[in-house]
Amino acid sequence: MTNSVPKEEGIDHSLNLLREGYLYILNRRQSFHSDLFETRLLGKKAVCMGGKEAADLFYDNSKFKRAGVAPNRVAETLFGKKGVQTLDGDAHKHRKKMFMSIMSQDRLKKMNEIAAKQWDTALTKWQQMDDVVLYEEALEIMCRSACEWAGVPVEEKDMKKLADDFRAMFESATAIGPSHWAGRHARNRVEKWMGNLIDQVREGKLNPEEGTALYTFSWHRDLEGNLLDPEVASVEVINILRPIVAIAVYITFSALAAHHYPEERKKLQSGNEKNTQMFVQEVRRFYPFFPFAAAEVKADFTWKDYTFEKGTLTLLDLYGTNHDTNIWGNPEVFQPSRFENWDGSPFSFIPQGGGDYYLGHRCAGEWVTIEMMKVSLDFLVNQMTYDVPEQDLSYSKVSIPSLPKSKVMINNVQRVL
Ligand code: HEM
Ligand code: MYR
Repeated sequence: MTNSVPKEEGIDHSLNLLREGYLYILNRRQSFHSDLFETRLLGKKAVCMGGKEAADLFYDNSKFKRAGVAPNRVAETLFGKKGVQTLDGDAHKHRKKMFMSIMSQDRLKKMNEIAAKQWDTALTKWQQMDDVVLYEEALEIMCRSACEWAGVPVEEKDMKKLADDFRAMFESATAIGPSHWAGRHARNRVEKWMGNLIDQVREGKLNPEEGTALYTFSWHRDLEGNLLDPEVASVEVINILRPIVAIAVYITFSALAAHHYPEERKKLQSGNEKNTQMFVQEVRRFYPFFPFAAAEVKADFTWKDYTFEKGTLTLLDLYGTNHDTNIWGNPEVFQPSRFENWDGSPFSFIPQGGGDYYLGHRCAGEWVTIEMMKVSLDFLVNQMTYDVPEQDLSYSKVSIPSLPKSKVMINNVQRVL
């Protein structure tokens, strides 16, 4: 008995996906009572799935591949072309090792120091300001920190524009019309600039410190012993900078959580590191950010009586797995203490993908993300006081990416002495 899984009838459901956003897969898993269903997206057959077992399957490299999967509009904005996200097999493993090589304890510590310094400078500035829009400020703090950490020189006058370009790349992936085009233009501009910097490094005109992304990626050799094309090296350095800037979204949601759940905020003030860790994990589980990951079936295989046919687009529900009632009790309740009992499975808690960092496509920047969220929380709850005036703090579970409407405005900022 094959192909017995629920099928969503109709010619195409891309519009439903856009209309229901983060809830599209979860809604159908619930109504079909199935962790797996077939539908049609982007004009072709697609499979959507979620849950721990589905995540385990999705990260099996013998069953799924990534080459040619990202739609052009996503490649032209969010990911870029020929980067690590598009590679399979040994080429992927080799490129991923390059990414992971800059994530050592030492390098993470360095990033923490850089970000703490940027937060400190920002805090001094905010004391003089009336209203501070936290998301906007966090984008800039993260952009400055990312560039310094990566060894990328940026003139002060260009910093704001650069932060806006990175933001456009991840805000435009699902947008249509002018905002989508803003993302494409941003990517073209930044790729060109970064390509020039890589040329300068190779010509000895620019000497970033060893261990930085700019140094490491400029001198990385592929499996044939060749340096990366400057265009590809450029896409990969941007694959470090852009997502660090995107951590601003999680910083904003962290501030929202600290505001909505004052008793949790109090626990953070005790200085107990475990509480901070659990709070950060719960922010990443609870709030919507990266909706799903996408891959394509490598060759026919059968799972749970369903035949996955070669070439079928397959989406793994990241948001829905983090809100899966089979894994999480009361998933719609914000409760950091749930992480006290979490078994640490690489497939049950997957805000930044699942599986193995080195062998699969799990996010290379998960450790940096967690560190940056901790540094930011320490500033927000221990090193400053502020008011949160009346504003629309609601956020959508439909529009991707999501953010509190007001972007979290604070005022009356004071440094705790
Ligand atoms: C991949 C989420 C931050 C670098 C991914 C994936 C997700 C993700 C869902 C894809 C998993 C898959 O395809 O199976 C996020 C979120 C972030 C974040 C929500 C929060 C801001 C970062 C940071 C960095 C980074 C800070 C770098 C410093 C990467 C890279 C990949 C990736 C290089 C591609 C890995 C591969 O294809 O092997 N991320 N990420 N990300 N992320 Fe992140
Ligand atoms: C990054 O910049 O890589 C980190 C976070 C970006 C989140 C953007 C959310 C939109 C993704 C939708 C496309 C998914 C295609 C597989």
